[in-house]
Amino acid sequence: MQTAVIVPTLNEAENVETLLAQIEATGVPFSEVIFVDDGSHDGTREIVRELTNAHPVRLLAREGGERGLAGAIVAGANVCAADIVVVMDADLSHPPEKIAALVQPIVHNEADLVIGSRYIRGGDTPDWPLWRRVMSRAATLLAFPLTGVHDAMGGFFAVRREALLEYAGNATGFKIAFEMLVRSRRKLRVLEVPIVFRDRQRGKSKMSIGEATRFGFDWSRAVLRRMFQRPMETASLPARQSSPVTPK
Ligand SMILES: Nc1nc2c(ncn2[C@@H]2O[C@H](COP(=O)(O)OP(=O)(O)OP(=O)(O)O)[C@@H](O)[C@H]2O)c(=O)[nH]1
Ligand SMILES: [Mg+2]
Repeated sequence: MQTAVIVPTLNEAENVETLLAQIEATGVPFSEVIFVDDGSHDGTREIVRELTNAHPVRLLAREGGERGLAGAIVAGANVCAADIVVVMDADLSHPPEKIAALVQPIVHNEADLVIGSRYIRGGDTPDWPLWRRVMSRAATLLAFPLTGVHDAMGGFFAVRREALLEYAGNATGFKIAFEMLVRSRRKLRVLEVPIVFRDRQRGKSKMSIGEATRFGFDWSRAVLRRMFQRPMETASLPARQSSPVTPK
């Protein structure tokens, strides 16, 4: 089974080279690392283009109206041929040494989606001030009844490419794992693996009040849809596995 890594970028010039070195240092065999860039103007594209000369790297440069994190990830999944995709941020927040742990359960056909989780035992967000921990915790708690996972808000996960395209092919928001979990209505076998999430050291955050509000809107819509929809269809895949570690 082939694995590709998809990294969405928006002005991450200071981070892309280090990230690639860290991914390569894991020794995990991957077919390519696809950087999906949405109009960066800080030289990100030029650096990635340079990297393509000596590394299995591809630049997918989206133009004009094509914007948004979820759309960028889907675009990356659409251009690659790998069976498994690993999605991770460019800002060095996600620990590449956990890539193997995310991919292995899918290779062994034990899961369809493996999420890097900050909110199970062993996971943490040590750099965050209290207010940010509270906000993030609140969002994940709101998501729990809809998704059944402890960290549906994270952006570091491995997934069967087909499943990503089936359940998140039209996703538009910032939280693609959340959208995939809600839309799949628990048909996916999901595992969570603990990760320690580091705050970005370089470059600017793109998470905004607007995106947070948008999550509130997506959440409300998902709840309403769930309330008025038929009872859950019989799952076509084996029942979801419980998390490999006990939640905090
Ligand atoms: N292609 C693309 N990438 C994006 C877009 N918005 C954000 N990104 C990238 O998505 C990843 C996550 O964005 P961040 O700004 O780190 O968001 P965050 O992790 O919620 O916020 P911080 O914790 O403050 O870093 C980074 O690699 C960004 O460069 C977008 O519209 N298009
Ligand atoms: Mg970040």
